[in-house]
Amino acid sequence: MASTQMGVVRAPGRVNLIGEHIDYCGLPVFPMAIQRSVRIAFDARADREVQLGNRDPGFAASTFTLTQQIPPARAGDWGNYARAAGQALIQRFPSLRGIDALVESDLPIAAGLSSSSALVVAMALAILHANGVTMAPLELMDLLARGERYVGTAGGGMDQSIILGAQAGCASRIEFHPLRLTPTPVPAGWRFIVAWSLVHAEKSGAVQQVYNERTRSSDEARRLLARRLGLPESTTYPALLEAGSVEELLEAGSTLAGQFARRFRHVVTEAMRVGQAEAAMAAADLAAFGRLLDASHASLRDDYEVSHPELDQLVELAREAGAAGARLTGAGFGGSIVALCPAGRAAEVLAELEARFYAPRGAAGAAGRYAFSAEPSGGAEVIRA
Ligand code: NG1
Repeated sequence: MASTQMGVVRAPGRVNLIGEHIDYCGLPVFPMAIQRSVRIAFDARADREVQLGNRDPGFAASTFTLTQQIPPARAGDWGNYARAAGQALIQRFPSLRGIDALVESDLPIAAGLSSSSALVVAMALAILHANGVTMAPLELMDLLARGERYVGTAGGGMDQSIILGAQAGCASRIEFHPLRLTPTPVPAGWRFIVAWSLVHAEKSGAVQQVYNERTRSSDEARRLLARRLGLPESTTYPALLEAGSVEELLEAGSTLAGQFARRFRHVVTEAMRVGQAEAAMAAADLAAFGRLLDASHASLRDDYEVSHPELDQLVELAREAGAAGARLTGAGFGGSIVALCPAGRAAEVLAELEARFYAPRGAAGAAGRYAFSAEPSGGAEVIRA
């Protein structure tokens, strides 16, 4: 298995267009990969060490060995995402050799654009390539989705799947169990603006607990609802959605105790919006897609309670600047928004966000750095061998 391969791998970030906080419920989501990425230059080693450096001096070098149980670095250490990739792969290929790796990235961190999963995917591809090992993409997506839980987040499988499986120019519906990606071309006249709220949503830090709490409460809502309908408590969300009409489910859901009723309503209505948004994109119906973004944001803010005042304000400003719709994207609690506008308005929306959001917060010049037009990009690849 050993080889002496070196190369450069690139793994893009992603923006989730719609279908938020439902991947871990096993329900379809609709993200696209973006042009910003994590890149790793790697060189195969003869031993089992992984030596990790970062072009950004804010991230200290990190070293670990590819053993059966890789001990984590302290909580919050960026090197744990590399360890997560190593740990996942070593269980599948026990005798992998290590690499020397140098990481660089132009993806904003803790901004809801999946810089963490991009690092996991890039590391995994670097290790596999250096060892001359290949894996079927769907199998790798699934392995890394489970593998990233090494860092303590009970995440779903959206990020690793789109980062590996995206097609340039397209958004993709991702279905789970079984995993499947279906691309839809993004209409040429549409622009998705991504704008960071300036609030870090550090999923390896404080946000981890609230995120994991949402995964638990949505699952508890599912269990309670199944029981109420006389179905087995193991009935999954996809099975629930097949068992009754949305109206029936929402009515039954409204009888659950307060918080569970709201969580359940978000999951069910968001699942509906995913299908509608995919159809709106296929029909190039920008106004309809925009309305679905708005409805998704309201649901995430009021029912799922994962928004933040700065996100709400950004969403409002983007709409006032002429976006057809906007919503928080990613896990929330900070991070970024995504707004949809016609191509001809993108510059104006960015200029308005600069003047009305970033400049008053002392972050002038942000458009470009923190706010940009996201280009639907291709998935992770080895770009130079
Ligand atoms: P981000 O935006 O990367 O924190 C997280 C989860 C996703 C998904 C979204 C919410 C991970 C790696 N990512 O994304 O699976 O649940 O939140 O829709 O846990």
